[in-house]
Amino acid sequence: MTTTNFPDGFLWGGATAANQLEGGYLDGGKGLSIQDVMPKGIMSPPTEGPTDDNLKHVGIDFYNRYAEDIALFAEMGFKTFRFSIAWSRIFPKGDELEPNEEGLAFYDRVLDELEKHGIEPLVTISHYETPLHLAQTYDGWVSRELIGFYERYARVLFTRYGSRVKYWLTFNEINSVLHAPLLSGGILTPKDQLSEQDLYQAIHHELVASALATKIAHEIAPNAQVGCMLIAMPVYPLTPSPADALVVMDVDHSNLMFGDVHVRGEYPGFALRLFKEKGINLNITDEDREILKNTVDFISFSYYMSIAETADPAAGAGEGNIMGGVPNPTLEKSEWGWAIDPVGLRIVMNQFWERWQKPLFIVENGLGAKDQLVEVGGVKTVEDDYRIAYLNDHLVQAGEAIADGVDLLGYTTWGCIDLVSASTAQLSKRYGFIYVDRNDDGSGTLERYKKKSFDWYAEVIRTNGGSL
Ligand code: BGP
Repeated sequence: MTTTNFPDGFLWGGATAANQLEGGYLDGGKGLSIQDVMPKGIMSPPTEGPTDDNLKHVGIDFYNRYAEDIALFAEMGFKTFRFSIAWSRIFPKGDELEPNEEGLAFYDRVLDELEKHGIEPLVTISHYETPLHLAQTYDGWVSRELIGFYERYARVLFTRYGSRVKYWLTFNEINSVLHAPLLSGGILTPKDQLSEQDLYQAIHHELVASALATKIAHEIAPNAQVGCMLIAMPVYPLTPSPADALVVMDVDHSNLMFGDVHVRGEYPGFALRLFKEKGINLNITDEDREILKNTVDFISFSYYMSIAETADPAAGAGEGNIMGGVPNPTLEKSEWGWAIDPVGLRIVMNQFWERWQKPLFIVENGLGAKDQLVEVGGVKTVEDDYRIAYLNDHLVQAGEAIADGVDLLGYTTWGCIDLVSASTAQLSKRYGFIYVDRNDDGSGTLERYKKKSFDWYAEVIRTNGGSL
């Protein structure tokens, strides 16, 4: 008899994003998205147009292999599967009046497969995949017009899939826009040329669009549960000095603002102070204020690492992630410099729960690693004990947070099947329980192989966390 902190009906599963696994980047009438001009990942400037070296153009060919992949997820016992709908499959340019039926039909087929296996869909409406035309013509969310285009897109999704999809996320990692404006903001103006006025106006437009989508979802599909999606990253002071603690408070505020608006329906005082001090004059209409009152049903977030911060300018460089921070000498790091901190997950879950009192959903967590395909007893596999250890330690801490009283709806590991990395745009940074034979140079058979973690996760799900 095993004990478990995880409640009955807990939604175990995995998470993906269209641009990182589908491929078929021009199939079925799809238009280009910003990812189609980001062959080198999120740290490099976009190219003029699509280039041959963009691994996302084929991805892992989920566009053609979704049935086989979903069957593998079902074999692990997934209760839920998070995927994004590629905006440019539905509205190839983003500002058309009518949706592309072929794109809609593709997601019907994906939903058919999930239904067949009793897997609950968890859909991200916009996951770093703004149609390129909207980025080029409007500079993305800097333009208020994006609210209307997103509204039209979201309305089409709720109308078409509302009876089949209960859980929706409006924008992937919406607070990432602060650090990488192109990602969730679809803003092509380089960060160092983007004024804070334009950046915060774009953020405001996204927040209004998110609230508007929440409103429309509830009208069209009364059972819909809509969540925002944040990068969760506990921030520790490098030293016990008040000066460091104050920097931590400011960094925390800059991220928590996104959750505050989504939960409370208005900007918190510290944000208003920030705007004033920076001379930012946001155009917020009365209608915007009304719309923002449509608050979310739950808070979802990604969790990979914590960061440390200090007021000391001599403290050294960040840790290889878009959120910055300084190296934390107490923590081990992944091969990509991301600090490994399972306890931080418990801390951030408590922080979010105490602050917002809304159910939480961990929709991304995992370890990116360079896996080796080996043969064991004539079967090809990956002995990924490091991944099992990472996930196990984090899930134990999620269980601790539940014991602390946190309401947690579910947990989806990032990249449950290997896919193209967002930051590096390569395949060698792998997260999956399923190995995909595709390499950074584009070679490979695209065959799927179960890693050791595949059986481990199946057992975690079967025992509802009792085997951890
Ligand atoms: C998050 C994104 C995902 C995903 C993940 C892992 O920020 O929402 O799209 O890629 O990070 O990051 P990476 O692929 O860079 O290792």
